[in-house]
Amino acid sequence: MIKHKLLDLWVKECVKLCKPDKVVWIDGTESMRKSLEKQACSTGEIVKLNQKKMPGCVLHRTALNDVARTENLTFICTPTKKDAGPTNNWMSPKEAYKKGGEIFAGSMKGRTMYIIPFSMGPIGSPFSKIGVEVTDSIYVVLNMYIMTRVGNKVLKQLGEKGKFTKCLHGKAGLDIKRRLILHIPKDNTIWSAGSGYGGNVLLGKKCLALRIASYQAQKEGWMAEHMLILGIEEPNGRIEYIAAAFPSACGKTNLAMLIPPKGLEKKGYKVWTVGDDIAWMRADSDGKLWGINPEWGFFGVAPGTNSKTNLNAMKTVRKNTIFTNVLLKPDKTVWWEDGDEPPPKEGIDWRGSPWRPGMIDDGGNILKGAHPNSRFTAPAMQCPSISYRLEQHHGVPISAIIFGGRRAHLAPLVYESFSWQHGVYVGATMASERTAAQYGKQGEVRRDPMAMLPFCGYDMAKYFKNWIDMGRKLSSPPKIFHVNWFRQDKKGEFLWPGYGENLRVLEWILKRCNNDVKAHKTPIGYVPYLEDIDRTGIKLSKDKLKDLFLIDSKEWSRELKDLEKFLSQFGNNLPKEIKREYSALKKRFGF
Ligand code: GTP
Ligand code: SPV
Ligand code: MN
Repeated sequence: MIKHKLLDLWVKECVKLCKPDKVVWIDGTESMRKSLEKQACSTGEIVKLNQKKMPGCVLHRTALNDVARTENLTFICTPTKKDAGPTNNWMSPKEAYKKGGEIFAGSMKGRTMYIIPFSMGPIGSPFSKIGVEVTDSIYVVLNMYIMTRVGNKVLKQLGEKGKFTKCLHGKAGLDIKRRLILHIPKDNTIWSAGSGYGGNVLLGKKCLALRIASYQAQKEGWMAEHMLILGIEEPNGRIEYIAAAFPSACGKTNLAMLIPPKGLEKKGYKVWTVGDDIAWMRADSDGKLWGINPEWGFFGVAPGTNSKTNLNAMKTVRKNTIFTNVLLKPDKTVWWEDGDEPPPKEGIDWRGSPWRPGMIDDGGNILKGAHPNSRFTAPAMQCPSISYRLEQHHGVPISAIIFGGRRAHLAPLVYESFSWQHGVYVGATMASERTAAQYGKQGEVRRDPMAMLPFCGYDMAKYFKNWIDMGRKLSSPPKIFHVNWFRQDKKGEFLWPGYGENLRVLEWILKRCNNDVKAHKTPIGYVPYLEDIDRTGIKLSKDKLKDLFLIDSKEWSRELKDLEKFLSQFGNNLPKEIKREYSALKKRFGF
């Protein structure tokens, strides 16, 4: 018996619309999880992996046309188009329910409907939000078990009258022409139809924790951000926390799980992972910005993950992990490009076809064994560097905020903004080259303010205002920085070694936060004196280092022209503070 009348009513509506054969409430128990896993194995929806080598691990392959988020099919359904702002796809709520309703109608005939009560954030924390996802996918249920806190304990917390986000997902025909990811913020509702891929269907993640939550955050005066949170502990036991926003597949998981590099070992730092993708942050009574990671697991990019780049992630995925779209080896273990092992002689690729290294497609391109956006879903608690603060109701105080992206040119390795307001401008004008995490032309530079372009649930100009306002609520706001691990030399090679070595930059950032080091003032912000970046143990010539910090005024002049176009789309809604920062930057350059 469901005591929550509105929940009961809503589930009945979903049943009436989708017409499943059976309805199952997810109770959160291990026995229920196991029996669903067994069922999905028997139908081939998932493949059980080698249980000796990879206990508790399974593999899933999505449909071929369903391997990344489909931003063009993702809509913010506010009453008017203006409310959604110029950067979002918009549909009226009426049309959304009509179009979505047509896809959902009868779509679960012959299937089971699973009801998953879940909590984003620790159950019972005043900062947490509850959602209920209705889905016809066992894959989704198994992922939600890892990514969120699920089951009866959440229902209990919800009580008879608690608020929850209504999240309806249906695979329908997995047809890209009948695929829609719809958000109706006013109704606290998400409808996702026709997909089986992570970000489109694990509705607690991008849909609730970013799009719906950002809308609620603006109304309630907090922030929902596409950010990792990590803690850096010094030998004296002091831990300082940093939040960082990079666009999809630009290094959040890697940075969040950073292992101090050899050269810095003697300094005795320890890095703690609080979250790798999403941060909810608010001003606390101490005048500082505090953040929680609302998730409970990691949905990380597999290719490129190996013991050198991210040992903690490799250790995290040894057991109880769901792999999606990686290569299956004959011994029922998995493989991906730029992982730990050389390619196997043969295997089954992410498409489910026999694969050998060096195979080429009709266009003459090398066929990858794992999809570039193949992923692992793993419990956060299995990460060796997981912070005990993940379960703290208050989260952690944030000392620094970092924005960053993939820029082959232009942006130096690191710079510091002059103020909170300038920092908001730096975030708002971020750009990055497109990756495999979303459909679209790879490598193309696109503006991605605060890495939130695909995830802001309302008018982005108002979102900038929410950032400006937050600064006014904080008596000691975090300092705001910009980093670029991806700057290239003339040959197209990365200038900076990246990964664990990024700690060298974080070290400078924290020193700046504590006023321990001076910096060099440039038109774009404060830049380190070269000798202040500790280079013990890495080979990086002075020339390369100079190139990393080069500020080319011709490039910046082009950037500012390009920006003008981008900013002008917001019209009068663009906060005057952003306009002022734009003019001030131009003036500092003398343009
Ligand atoms: P989402 O889960 O899509 O939000 O991605 P993410 O931001 O967590 O990105 P992730 O850490 O998974 O990194 C994506 C890719 O960037 C991987 O292929 C990494 O190998 C690569 N990468 C991460 N950090 C660095 C770095 O410091 N330098 C370089 N060159 N590459 C990096
Ligand atoms: C991203 O694309 O930013 C991800 C993966 O973190 S997804 O959940 O698919 O959005
Ligand atoms: Mn992400």
